Amino acid sequence: MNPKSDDSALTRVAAAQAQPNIALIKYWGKRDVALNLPVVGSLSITLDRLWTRTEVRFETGLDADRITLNGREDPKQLRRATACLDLLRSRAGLSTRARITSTNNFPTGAGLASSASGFAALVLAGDAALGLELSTAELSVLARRCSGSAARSIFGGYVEWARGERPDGEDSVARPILETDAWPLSVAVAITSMAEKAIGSTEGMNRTAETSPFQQAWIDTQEADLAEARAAIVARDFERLAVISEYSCLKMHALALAAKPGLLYWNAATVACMHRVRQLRAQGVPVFFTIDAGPQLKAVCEPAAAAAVAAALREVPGVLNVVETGLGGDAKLMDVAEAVAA
Ligand code: 2P0
Repeated sequence: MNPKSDDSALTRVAAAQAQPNIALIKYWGKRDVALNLPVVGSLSITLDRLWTRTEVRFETGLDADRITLNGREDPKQLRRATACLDLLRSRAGLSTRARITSTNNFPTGAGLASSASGFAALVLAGDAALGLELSTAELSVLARRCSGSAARSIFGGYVEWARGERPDGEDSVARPILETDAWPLSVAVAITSMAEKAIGSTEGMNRTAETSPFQQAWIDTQEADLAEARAAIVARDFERLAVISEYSCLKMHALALAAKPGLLYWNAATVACMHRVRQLRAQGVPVFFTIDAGPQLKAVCEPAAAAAVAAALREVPGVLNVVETGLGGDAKLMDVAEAVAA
């Protein structure tokens, strides 16, 4: 992973692509806010067709980092992006500022895990631009510090992010547990709103930890859920994975709904989609739902059922669009010109 450099020794540039991931066993809550350490482990699948592509260009002479997201300067994202690049700069012993140019081919900040793919791509591109040559585990640790779920988007397929025990968090890292090809499930994402959510995940988790009476029960029951999901994945047992995944999703939302004031991430179409998915499964269609901190519903299904599931969700009143995707691969470096053209 040598830095892709132009002719100037003063400019270091690289680009990377990462895909969002969807947790089947959810992450919600932090045991250390500063280091971004989770109170629970989590388990996810990485998607294929949705992506973030990011170029990072370190340039001497810049007085601050600059970020362009989807073609527009976006100062709102700057604080977190700078904090993330600072972790890489301190590894490299460098203070040079960077221009970040990033594109998502899906709505940003709307419960579609744009922070997961965004920070995974940023860390990978930054690592390459600076020539750090970090291992994937080290990249996952750094991505986690930038946004928890980004730890998982370093890897494709089925991924588990460990809670870790160490106070410094170095063991709170994601690892792949099964390749996509070993069990290539499909996902239909029902988009029910394009609006950015009012309460972001970071704030939502903090409010939940401070006020939800179910926080300790959530922590106490997570290990069993992870074990059940791992066993279902090893056995490629769809029904078993369906039951534990819907359980973890609903439990996370029950926990957040019981915060003060309650966090209600669903709209009417989200709920209608939940009922539709359960109806389909009762009719024998291998499909289950999961929902993150936003109103989009992700229906996970066997590939043979994907077209029927997507068609059924398109019929649900309030569904704006359904994106069909398979499971994807690892975050990867890409050609700089291709990333910026995206
Ligand atoms: C997850 N979510 O496991 C859970 C389920 C949303 C619901 O991880 O504060 O953006 O940056 O660590 O990673 C979203 O939280 O939060 C998330 P931070 P992040 O996918």
